[in-house]
Amino acid sequence: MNHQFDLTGKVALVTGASYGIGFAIASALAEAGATIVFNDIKQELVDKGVAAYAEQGVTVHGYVCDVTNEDAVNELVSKVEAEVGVIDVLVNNAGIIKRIPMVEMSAKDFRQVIDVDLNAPFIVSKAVIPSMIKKGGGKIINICSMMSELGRETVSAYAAAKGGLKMLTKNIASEYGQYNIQCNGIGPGYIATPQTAPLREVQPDGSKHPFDQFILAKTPANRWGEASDLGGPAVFLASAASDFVNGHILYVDGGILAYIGKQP
Ligand code: NAP
Ligand code: GCO
Repeated sequence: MNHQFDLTGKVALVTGASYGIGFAIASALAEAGATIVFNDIKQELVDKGVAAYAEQGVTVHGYVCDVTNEDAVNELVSKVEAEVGVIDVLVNNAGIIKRIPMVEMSAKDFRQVIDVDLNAPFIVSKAVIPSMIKKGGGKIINICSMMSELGRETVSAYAAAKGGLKMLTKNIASEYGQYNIQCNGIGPGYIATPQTAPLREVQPDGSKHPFDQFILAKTPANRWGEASDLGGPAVFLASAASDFVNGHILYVDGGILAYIGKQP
């Protein structure tokens, strides 16, 4: 059974993986045998990421690339194919959030979130699929969200993007499944990373942030997720173990979507 989860000989590109969820997923894919390629917007962050992976004994290939820039993405994919190999596994992880009440949000801010969280997964997937087809197949994993299913105040752009990413996942699965490409999503719950740090800030009186308390009451596991909780699900969706799983969003949320919430 273990061989089904073996990624030896596979090249995996994880976008935005200098730290956070992308770093954890890339580390898990490396542990399963994959050769890791990652990008970030700034060389400084790429260098920090390479050092962080090395501290874990993982040698990676780091590149500077803004995933919203189609020319830069196409150049990245060509470079990776020449220097490392054809990309077998793509994890569209890079993402941003802007927490602003919708009527106060500028169209520019809304567009920027859509650009990174939805347009970029389209751009990067479009860039890697032709070589996957030539190679006989591949895996695409889109990092979705609770907001692929639920809304909440101040995250209209993010929810619209992540809802769209769920449907882009299903459409790539529908269009390219015939070429042995499986496209699935991972929907993390609330994970302790820099992106959610503002929601977990300890209050001046030393108490937990109200949102922190809210999420604990909404999560049967009664804890925030750790980025490492996503590693196993990512290895599953990147490996032969999921060759007949396509168009599925795997929610790794401690049970949030199944639960009405603890009575106050
Ligand atoms: P994070 O800590 O903010 O990390 C996001 C990463 O994406 C950073 O490395 C960032 O690089 C990179 N990035 C942003 N814009 C980019 C661009 N245009 N081109 C290339 N890289 C870019 O976020 P996270 O919590 O690890 O989240 C990672 C993914 O999981 C995101 O898609 C997020 O929406 C999703 N997610 C997070 C949670 C959660 O609770 N944390 C839950 C569900 C889903 P820079 O530092 O250079 O900006
Ligand atoms: C927020 C959080 C969430 C998480 C994640 C939940 O402000 O509600 O940032 O959006 O990032 O997407 O799955």
